[in-house]
Amino acid sequence: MAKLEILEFPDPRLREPGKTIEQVDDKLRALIDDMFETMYAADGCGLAATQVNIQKRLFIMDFSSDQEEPLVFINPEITPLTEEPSEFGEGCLSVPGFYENLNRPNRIKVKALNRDGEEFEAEFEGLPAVCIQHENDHLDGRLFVDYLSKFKRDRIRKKLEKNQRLAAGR
Ligand code: GNR
Ligand code: NI
Repeated sequence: MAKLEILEFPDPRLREPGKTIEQVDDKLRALIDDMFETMYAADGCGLAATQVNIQKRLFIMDFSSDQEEPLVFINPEITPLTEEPSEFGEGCLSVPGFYENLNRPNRIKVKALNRDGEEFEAEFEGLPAVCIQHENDHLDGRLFVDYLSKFKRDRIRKKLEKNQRLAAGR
């Protein structure tokens, strides 16, 4: 297992769309294991392959308190089940330190493949539903800051760029 580097906004690689996964094999499962190690180490409840510079349609989640409910979504397809907006704010490991409520649908249905390549369908509500929509956006190169005003997005970008310069010693 290996911990992977998480790309941060405004890294252009976060804008690349993921490709449909043709084969769920041991190599993909090794990547999934690395993604879980990375997500748990970063204290996140979701992680998309895009965030670790892999352009594939895959994300993982775990909403349990003790890393006991790992969920894998390969080639996910999402259908909103309500227009009622969620009340949950969201953050992103690629936009560290910023949180916003985006009014996403509070209930969704997802069809995807699991880590054995088997198709499943499930409904989610509340925070997990928000998280799934957030992760699915990553697979299309979208970030939650794209839903904010340009003013807010630019302010976040400048703060993160400054932090990134400081971290790199530039
Ligand atoms: O860890 C995460 N928490 C979270 C909380 C509310 C809505 C979405 C998320 S996703 C985020 C991890 C992440 O960046 N996934 O892409
Ligand atoms: Ni994110």
